[in-house]
Order: sequence, then C-alpha cells, then structure tokens
Amino acid sequence: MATYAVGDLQGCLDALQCLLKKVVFDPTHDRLWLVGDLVNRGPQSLETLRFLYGMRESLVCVLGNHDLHLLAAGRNIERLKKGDTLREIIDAPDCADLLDWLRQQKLMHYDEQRNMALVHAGIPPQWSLRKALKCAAEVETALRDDNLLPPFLDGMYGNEPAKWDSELKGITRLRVITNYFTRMRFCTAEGKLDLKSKEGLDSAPPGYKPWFQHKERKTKGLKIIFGHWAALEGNVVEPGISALDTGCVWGGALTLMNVDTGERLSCKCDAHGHVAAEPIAPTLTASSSASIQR
Ligand SMILES: [Mn+2]
Repeated sequence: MATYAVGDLQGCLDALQCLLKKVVFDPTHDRLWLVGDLVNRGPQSLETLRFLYGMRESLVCVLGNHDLHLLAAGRNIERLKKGDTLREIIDAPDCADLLDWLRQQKLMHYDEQRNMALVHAGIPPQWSLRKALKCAAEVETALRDDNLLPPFLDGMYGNEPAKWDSELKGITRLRVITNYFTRMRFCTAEGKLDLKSKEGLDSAPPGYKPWFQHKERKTKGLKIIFGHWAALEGNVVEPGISALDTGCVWGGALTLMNVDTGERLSCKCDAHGHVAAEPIAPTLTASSSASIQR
C-alpha cells in the first residue's frame, strides 16, 4: 500500500497512465493525490476526467484554477478562452456527473498522520495550518451549495483584493482565498499577491518572494505538496516543500512522487502533451524481426 502524489495533469492522460504502470498502481490498495489542474490545455481533458472519475475512490484531489474555470464554463458563467480545450467536456453526455464530482473536491487536503498538506498553488505565509483549513472550507462550502455556487463562480475572477483581511465579506473574501490556494506564486511577507509574474524564482518583483520562502511563514514544519508553477521545474530546496508541476503540457514531464519516501518518477512529454516516444533498442528490433522471419 503506497500513496503517490502527481503534478498538474492538464489533460495528459497518457502520461498519467505511463506513471501508474511504472509503479504498478493498485487502486484497491494504493492512493493517488492530485495537485489539481486536472484538465485544460492538454490533449485529453475529457478522457482524463472520466478516468479519474472511474477511480475516484482511490483519489485525493484538490482543485486548481483550470478546474474552477471548467466549473464556471460548464454553467455558462464564463466563456471558454482561446487555448482552452474544455469544450469536449461541456458537450459530453456525462458532463453533469463529472462536474458534480469535481465540485465536491477540496482546495486543501490535510493528512494529520503525515503532517502533510496538498494544495494547488500554495498557502500564504501569514496563515497557520488552522487558518488555512478554515479558509479553504469556506470556499469548499460555496462549491457544494447549489445556491452559493453560481455567485461564487461568477465572482471568483479577478486579482483584487491582493491581500487577505479577516474583515472581508462575501465574494471578495472568497476570491482572495481562492487566489491564494489556486493562483499564488509570489507574495509579500504579509501575503500581498503578485499574480502577474509566472517565471522562475528570480523573476520576483521587488519586495516579493515565492510564497514558501518567507522567513516567518506560519506553516514551517508542515510538509506541503503543490503544483501550478511549471517554471520551477519541480526544484524547490525549502525543507518540507515539494513542487510537482513539471510542465507535462508544455513539453516537460509529468512527475509522480511517493509521499512517504519522496522518491520521484517522471514521464517525458512532447510539445503537445503526449508521452514522448522512447527510442527502441536496436538489438531488440533485430531479434524480434529475426524471429518473425523464422
Ligand atoms: Mn494552475
């Protein structure tokens, strides 16, 4: 029995299946944690969602910005943008089942035994574990409530307010919580967000740092697994912090990590998010063609 976490899938089902095969994943005993952004941009968004829905009992999944965008587009709240590959899901006969499952997922998962959290983008430095779980729950409640869901999906877009304030109310409150968990990369020590920079660690605007690098971060000591930030290429040296987005949809790789041993495996992808072809060993080709001739 093993627990694995996997980076942003973005519709790259082949790469996921390649990794599950490599670890001989057994859905009855093993568990798979997903950092979110299950769909969009990649080649097989619908098939990915169906595959995950089929093994939902074996999954722990947190939502990413693309998953929330799918929920909004599925309700005609937000239009699909150029480059979105979500139309096939919205037009599918099983769309309602898939999106109903999606909206039951969390923004933050906490495993008490392991003292480990799973989030899409991160946890802002000024929040303790307790505070983060409370704030995540506010959005999770809105997602699951038929009356609260439409105004939430309609109001979640936007970069303001840039910073948390416990006095915030309504949709502005839910928007900043959502931005922390699903879109954050750089912020100040007080948690003021910069949502424009998307490059690597050295692209921080003056006064800003990656959310996990602030000295006074209140979740130090908590292990955190996150995705979202492909430019990091999975390289973060901060103790306890694991970055898993290695850009499978951008010609990088999909990364899977055993959450207990930290051991990583990856599956290389081509520029379209398909599994990159591995060269066939010439000796094998020669002997198999010889056996065919016999
Ligand atoms: Mn993302």
